[in-house]
Amino acid sequence: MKIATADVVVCSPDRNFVTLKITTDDGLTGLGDATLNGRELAAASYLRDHVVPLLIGRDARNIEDTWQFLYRSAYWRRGPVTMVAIAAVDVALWDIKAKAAGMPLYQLLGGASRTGIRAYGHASGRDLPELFDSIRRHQELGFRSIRVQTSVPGIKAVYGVAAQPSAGGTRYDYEPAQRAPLPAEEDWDTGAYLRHLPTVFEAVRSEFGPDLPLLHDGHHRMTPIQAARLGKELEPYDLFWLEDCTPAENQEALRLVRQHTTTPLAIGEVFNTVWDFQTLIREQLIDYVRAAVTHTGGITAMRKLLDYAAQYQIKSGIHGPTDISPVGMAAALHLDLAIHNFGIQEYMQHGERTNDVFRQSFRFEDGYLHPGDEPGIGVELDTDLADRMPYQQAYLPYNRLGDGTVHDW
Ligand code: GCO
Ligand code: MG
Repeated sequence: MKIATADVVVCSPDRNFVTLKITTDDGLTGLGDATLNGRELAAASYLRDHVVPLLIGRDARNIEDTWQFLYRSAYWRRGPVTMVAIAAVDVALWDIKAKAAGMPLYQLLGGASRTGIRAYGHASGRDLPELFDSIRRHQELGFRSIRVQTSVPGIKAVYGVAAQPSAGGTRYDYEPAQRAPLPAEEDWDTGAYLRHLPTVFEAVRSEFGPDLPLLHDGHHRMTPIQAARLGKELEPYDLFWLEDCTPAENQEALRLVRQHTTTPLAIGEVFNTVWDFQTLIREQLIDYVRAAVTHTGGITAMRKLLDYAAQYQIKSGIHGPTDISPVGMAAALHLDLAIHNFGIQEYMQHGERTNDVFRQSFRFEDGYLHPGDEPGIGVELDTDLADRMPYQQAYLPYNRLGDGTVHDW
């Protein structure tokens, strides 16, 4: 079973996606997601120019060996571009192996450890009535766990808040990253945010009661002492997790946060190897691993990372916004179903055009996702349709403080 061709497909149905399609000499195909939001073409070139020539003629069955070869032979370790490329190859090869075995991938990973995958959706609002509506709409869609993001008085645009909640309320307009020649500038004030957020959670708890699991994403904006204060102030509202409270690259920062609060912490969507999590896991500074299968080297690497986390009772919270393609999402779902230390899965539904390009067997019913039982990962790419939706320049926004200083977005 040798790799005959490997094609990189860049398409933009609702947003840009980079997909690797590997075909073997006996006619099996596998898909992998290499989408790196706002830097898609770097990942496409890394694959096309540097990885694809190395794949042709390799034995498609040797997934671990291919992973180690791509990681170590590059010499330059880690980094998002390298790791999305390795992830795409890895997931495509697992897809092929599972198709060859005639099984859904989760069976090869040890079989199902649960009947469904608990998912959380993204509610948001510019004020409390809008936020409450959004939470109710998500409950109607079936979500039983809800992320809450809110506008802050005095700040014009805040991460995670839909600008047109009336348009369905479940998608926000910078997901996809804005299609524009330059990134949009947003404003930020951590003091105003810290004063406002606990009042919003108090209102949400008194409206929706104590049972609804609530999450929040701080999106890397606080210092350790600010994060410690927020975690402490949110304790009465019993969050499922507080995500990315500090910029993730300073792992030691979490020691300080941890000493001050029992609010559960989730970190890791911008990480790409197990090494980025080493201190966080060994010192038990987090409760949930937020890595993405797409950004963290695929199924092979994520399995090792989550098995390491399991030794410390740390659970999964795999990254699943719309910039993870249906291919990356399906890969995550197979892993979620198989591992023991599953926590929760993020799920932002893709748009219709995306679902036309990527036909999926995974389903969302009554708050639970399931990868489906088709052989492989259960996603097929319509390449003709994809070719009719070419790449469009797009950037994530960035932040400036009131005095013009650039801040984490
Ligand atoms: C999340 C993330 C995303 C990121 C996005 C950037 O928790 O889902 O923070 O919304 O902003 O993945 O590309
Ligand atoms: Mg996040």
